[in-house]
Amino acid sequence: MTTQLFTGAEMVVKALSALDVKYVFGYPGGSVLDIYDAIFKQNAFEHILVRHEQAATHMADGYARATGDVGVVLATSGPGATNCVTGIATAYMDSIPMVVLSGQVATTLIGDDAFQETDIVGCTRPIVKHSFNCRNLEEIPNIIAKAFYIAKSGRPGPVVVELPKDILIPENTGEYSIETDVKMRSYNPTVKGHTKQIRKAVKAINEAKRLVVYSGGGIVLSDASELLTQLVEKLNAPCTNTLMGLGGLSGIHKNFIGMLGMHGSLEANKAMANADVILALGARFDDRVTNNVNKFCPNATIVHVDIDPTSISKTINAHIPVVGLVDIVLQQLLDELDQIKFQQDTDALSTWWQQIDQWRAANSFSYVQADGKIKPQRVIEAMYKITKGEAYVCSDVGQHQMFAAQYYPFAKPRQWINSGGLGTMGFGLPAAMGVKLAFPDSHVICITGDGSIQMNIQELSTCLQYNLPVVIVTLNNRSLGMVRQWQDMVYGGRHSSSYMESIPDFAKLAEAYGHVGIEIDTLDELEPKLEQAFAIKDRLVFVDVCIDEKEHVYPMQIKHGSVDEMWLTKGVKA
Ligand SMILES: Cc1ncc(C[n+]2csc(CCOP(=O)(O)OP(=O)(O)O)c2C)c(N)n1
Repeated sequence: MTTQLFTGAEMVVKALSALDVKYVFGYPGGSVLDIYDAIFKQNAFEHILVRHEQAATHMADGYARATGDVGVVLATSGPGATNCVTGIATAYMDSIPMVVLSGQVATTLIGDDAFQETDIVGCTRPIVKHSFNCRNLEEIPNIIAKAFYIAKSGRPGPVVVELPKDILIPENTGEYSIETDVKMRSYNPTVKGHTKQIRKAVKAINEAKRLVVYSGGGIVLSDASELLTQLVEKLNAPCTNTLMGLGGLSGIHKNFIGMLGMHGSLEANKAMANADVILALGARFDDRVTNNVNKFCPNATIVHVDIDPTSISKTINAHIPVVGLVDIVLQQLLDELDQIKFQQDTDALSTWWQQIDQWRAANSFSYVQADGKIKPQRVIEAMYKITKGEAYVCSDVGQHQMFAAQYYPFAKPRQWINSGGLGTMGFGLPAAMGVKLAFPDSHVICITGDGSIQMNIQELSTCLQYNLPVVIVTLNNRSLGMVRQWQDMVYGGRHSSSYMESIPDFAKLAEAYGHVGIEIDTLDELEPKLEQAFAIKDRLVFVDVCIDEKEHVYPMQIKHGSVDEMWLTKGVKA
């Protein structure tokens, strides 16, 4: 019997199908043409041809965030690969599982400044979880399997695999074998919390008089939402979610006290500042949460649960560190609470809730819809109503992102998709496309700004090719609103390069791309026209809403202050 031989390109395709990949987001070029030829001959997965490689990375990222599966990108060497850098960094900062397959010049040319040669592994070294230089075609399948395993396990993240041209070409063949059940001696993340630490954590929780659960993106990524809800209900504790953790505990749960941090609710930030025990779950004490680290929650005992030991005590010292997967640790905490027959200190708890309700009564998200101009907050509220809170909401970066986070309560994890860590403008539309591919029957919204949308607007063409009827809503303030807000607040109102002139007519532009364009200029047409937009199920609708350009996002932490020092509105401190 003769052994069947395959080219490296065929091995790439076979490995991806063995790993159950459904979509590959990419763009062809010289070094990967053999892979594209192999893709042409298969039907296990679909290749989505983007218009810019950055968008491919965000699409793969959006797909990964919504499904929990690894997002896959394919790019050619040189400019194709470097165009992926922003998307790789975006995924890295938010711990998103992604595998980027990058072409490379032939091994014989590496180092010669060959045509379209870039050391992509070197370029991306600080922004990947891991990377592989493939040099031998027979190692391709297992390297790809390892890349998937590393991307998804432990603290997830992007992995780059570099594939030189000469190991892909038809002239070179070899035997294919793949081990999809990957085990690596050198990489074994600790998944279970240390029993002693679990006991210490439960003791602190048990003795707490003013406990706050501070839950982050880790809860969403490890599908630990149900266990988090069980714990919060068992303790009847107030729970705040980070920007990345929204939906981890439902935004309409009675124990939810809002998002915390720079544009968080007053009650969330006050509760943190006054807590005696903070239970941080899959959150990383990001500077957009802590404000001045030297003033951060001085009286609290901090229990920090995280899969990544390097995250613990990185910015804020943890008194009780617990390394492990947050879903497993949550189960351990629940079991230990049962074990010690946890009894609520009802007096302390009710005093604590009374205090929180007082902060809540300040209604820090209130806004005034006075004159005829449309307030951005009102647009988000209207969309929440029309979509019954069930849409996937993807956002770009800026004021619109914060308004979406504040005014669309997310009932479920993975419903809110945004670039939190890197804050990448241009993320929203391609991410929404990745989500729509995964969930074609759901409403998928891209909430964006007139600045952000122009960073990847070319993908409107991809949307038409693959029939991706997302609803794009631009909170159009004719400016880089978040920049303008900082210039108003910190730079004496000097609007240096934050107003954009010659913004295109987005509705007409969308029509030129073959989609439906709707413009909303007045408050009375807001709801009817949004309803009309969401009623169109089979075509992409671009809704351009002309909003009050002077609006700021509030509340807002005061620079260099403690976590709860906030502006409630212009000139009014909490
Ligand atoms: C790629 C990139 N460049 C620059 C920035 C800095 N930045 C943050 S928000 C913002 C303004 C965003 O404007 P727009 O998309 O119109 O949204 P708005 O704030 O007006 O809602 C800028 C320039 C960024 N986050 N990403």
